[in-house]
Amino acid sequence: MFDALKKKFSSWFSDKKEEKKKTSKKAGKNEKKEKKESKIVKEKVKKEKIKKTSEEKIEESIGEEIEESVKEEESEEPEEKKGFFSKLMGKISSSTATMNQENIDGIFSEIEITLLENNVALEVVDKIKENLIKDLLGIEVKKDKIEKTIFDSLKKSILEVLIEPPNLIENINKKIGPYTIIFFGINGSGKTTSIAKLANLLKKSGISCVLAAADTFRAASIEQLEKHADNLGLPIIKHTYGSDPAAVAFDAKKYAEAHKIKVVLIDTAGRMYTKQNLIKEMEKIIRISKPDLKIFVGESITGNDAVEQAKTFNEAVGIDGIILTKADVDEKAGTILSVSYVTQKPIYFLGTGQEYSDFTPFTKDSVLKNLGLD
Ligand SMILES: Nc1nc2c(ncn2[C@@H]2O[C@H](COP(=O)(O)OP(=O)(O)O)[C@@H](O)[C@H]2O)c(=O)[nH]1
Ligand SMILES: [Mg+2]
Repeated sequence: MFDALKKKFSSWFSDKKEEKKKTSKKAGKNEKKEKKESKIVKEKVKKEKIKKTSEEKIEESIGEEIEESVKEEESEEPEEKKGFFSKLMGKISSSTATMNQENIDGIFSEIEITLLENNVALEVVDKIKENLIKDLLGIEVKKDKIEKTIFDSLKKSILEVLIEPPNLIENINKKIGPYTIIFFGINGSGKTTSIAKLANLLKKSGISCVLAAADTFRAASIEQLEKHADNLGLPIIKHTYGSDPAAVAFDAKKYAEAHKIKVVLIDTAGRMYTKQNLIKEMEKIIRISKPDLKIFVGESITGNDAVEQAKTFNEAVGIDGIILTKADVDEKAGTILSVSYVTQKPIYFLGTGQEYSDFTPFTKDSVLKNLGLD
């Protein structure tokens, strides 16, 4: 999911990343390179044969051409790199420059478009710009250090925007009595699947769980959770369709207390955050089940929609954390930055597929790494 942004970043900060790129790209591109080399050799031989008579000269020139072509392969998107920095560099003639608003605006217009194209919310983009201005305005930068200064500023901004989640396992273990987690979000966002994934992860850490089928509204939702409970060998508390979800949550908690089960995972019906009666129902489940953690589940692919949902759910019931699902089919990483920043709540996990194990604990470092900014 980080590919698009990463590609862009690495094309901007080409000098800094050149070493890495050379090694990582070499393996995959060997075949392509060989083909290109042989093509160039053939063409060159043909041309040079007409032009030059000395065989030695031909070889020398072919060698140079191959080297040039290899370099071209290794520096990713050379046109883009030029487009981004040439504007700025062109204006700076001396080796040291004092960064002014015009320079920064020039740099930022490209950054801004890229971030917006990749689902980064406007308020996050503004925050990154504010940081860049703080870091750059009025300072003297050596021409060859401009890239590094921007790189560091961007990295710092991203670290500031993201929130490191607390250690969930530690918090669960610290709690005396059952630790209750409730999941909410709109229909199809991946609540039930994420519950199963988390239950699987907890089970692997030796932590027992009970599932609460408090989605008593959507057809087949109870059976769906039951299937996961079966697969994972976990107890499930269910009532009939149409019954009060708060009662299911309450029973599951009682069951956990009676059977010394450590974690209660409460599934809820998907609800549009705009429907007041459904929000009221959710408030009731929260009041009755007194969760330790209220998790908003959103789809990373929906970008700004997920951000708006997170914001509104947070205002309505106060969320403690986020799970972003379908990161495996999201080509833009911006939702990660946006939901964290607008809610000021940490992302705990990323859903990265349909298997139980496709569930990646979130860390700030891994995001930087995935963006090539580490
Ligand atoms: N590719 C992918 N699909 C997912 C992920 N999480 C959930 N899904 C799929 O999204 C659909 C809806 O998920 P579900 O858990 O039923 O959503 P709910 O309505 O919020 O409970 C199902 O087909 C899931 O298999 C994920 O991380 N990646
Ligand atoms: Mg569901």
